[in-house]
Amino acid sequence: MRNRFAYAGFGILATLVGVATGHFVASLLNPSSSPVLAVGSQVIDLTPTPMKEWAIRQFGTHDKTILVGSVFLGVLVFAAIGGLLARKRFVLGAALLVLLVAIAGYTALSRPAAGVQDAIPALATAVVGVGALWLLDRTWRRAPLTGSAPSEDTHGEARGASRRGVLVAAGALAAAAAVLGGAGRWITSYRTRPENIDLPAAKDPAPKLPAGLDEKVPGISPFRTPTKDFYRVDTRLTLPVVTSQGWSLTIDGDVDNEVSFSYDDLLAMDLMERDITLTCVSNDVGGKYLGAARWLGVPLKDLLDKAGIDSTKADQLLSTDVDGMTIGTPLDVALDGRDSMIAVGMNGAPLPREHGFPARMIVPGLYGFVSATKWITRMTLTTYAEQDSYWTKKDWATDAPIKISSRIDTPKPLSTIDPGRTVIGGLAWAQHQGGISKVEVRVDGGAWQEARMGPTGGQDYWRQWYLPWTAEKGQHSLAVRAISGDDEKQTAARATPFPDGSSGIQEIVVTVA
Ligand SMILES: Nc1nc2c(c(=O)[nH]1)N[C@H]1C(S)=C(S)[C@@H](COP(=O)(O)O)O[C@H]1N2
Ligand SMILES: [Mo]
Repeated sequence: MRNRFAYAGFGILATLVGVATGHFVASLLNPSSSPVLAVGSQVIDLTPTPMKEWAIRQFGTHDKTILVGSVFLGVLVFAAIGGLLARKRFVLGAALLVLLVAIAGYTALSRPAAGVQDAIPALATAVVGVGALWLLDRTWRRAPLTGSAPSEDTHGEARGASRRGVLVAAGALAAAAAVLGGAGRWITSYRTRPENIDLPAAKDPAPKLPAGLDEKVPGISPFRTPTKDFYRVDTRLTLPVVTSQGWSLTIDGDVDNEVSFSYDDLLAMDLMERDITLTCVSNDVGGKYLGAARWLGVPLKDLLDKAGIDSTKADQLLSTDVDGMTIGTPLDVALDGRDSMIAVGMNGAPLPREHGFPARMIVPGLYGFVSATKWITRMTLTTYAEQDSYWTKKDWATDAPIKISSRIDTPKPLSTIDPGRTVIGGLAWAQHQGGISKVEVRVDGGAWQEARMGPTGGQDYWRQWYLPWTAEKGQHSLAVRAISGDDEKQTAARATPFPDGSSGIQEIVVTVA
């Protein structure tokens, strides 16, 4: 029995050392080729959309930690089985480990921008994992430990020594796993540390953003989202390793001449600065997947003009990120005069890695999944008939304007507040539809009351609002709806985020006591 436990443990330990080695080797080559991350990314890509939606709803931004954790646990179960097999026949156990690693290697190689070198971490994992299993097996077999304590017979000393041998080997392997895994993490974070870059000033600056209701309405979202609090949504498990000097942006496809821009080329062009609110299509009514920032970038039109698209037959601007992930943007929308840009700056600093360093696309009024390509490296003029992008392959919409919506920030849903004078406050947005002209609040199903509006940051920016309220003891329901500058009223008709964004009205319940 103990024997079995020991071997299950051997399988797990050998796998841990192997995976840590793979992680370490990947940190030197390409962090996303690390076995567990490669499998995790594959799982993300293969997960059916409704399940992904469910996971985002259940786990929020922790969805990836949970995903990697589950992949890891799954691997450990197989590792334990491998260990048990190795107890009977070493080759069988080793074969199972190799099979596991082969799957990881295969997934690493099948990533869009993968090269043969992306198989190296998996190879290292296999060699070290099998080697560790072999070492543990051999140390154990030298003197099988069946008793619970070293017996006092003539072999006692030898058995004691061997037990120590197993413990020493296991301890050394566990330490090696911790060191390699830790080193891998550190190297990856070192290679993705921020670069020191001074961005030029905008030729076409944005007007100063008004103060907003931040001070006046406690609990309301700030008028400009601090970069560190800006929501993040992407398919990645690690940040791409890319330097400003090793990066370029190519425009190809149906153009007069293919052109490429270096990072310095972009900074040398006329930059514009705009306040724009970004929104994720996965945002539920009342959700947190949106943020407002000041973006600095090159107008998209200026870049496309250099490639020449006057006679293009393209209807899609297909952008590709440094790892081959694609996003399709309707070309006519992007070029209809709105402030579409390739951004290099966010809130007065270079784009952070999380938000697309060195450059990303921003198109006001479109959900991020059809416009906001981070780590962009290529824009291809093509047609929807010819080429699918990452999400349209999963049946998400191709053209996805942001739907007018609003959210209550304060009081918090299901919270308990003191009776008396208070304020209901929050945000509303209708990017590129005239912004927000009016917000209405309904208390306990009564009449819609007009809220007081915060200042405007332009039609591509969200707007804060508040309504003073005298809260009486008991349970109350609060609802909000917005009206756009184009005079469109937020609909009460419920829609899920899939395939082109949620709709409906947020209604929350609070207790006054
Ligand atoms: N390369 C890349 N760009 C991407 C994505 C992605 O998965 N990969 N996600 C998109 C989605 S769905 C959204 S909502 C925005 C989010 O941008 P943020 O993370 O900076 O808030 O980025 C978009 N750009
Ligand atoms: Mo998104």
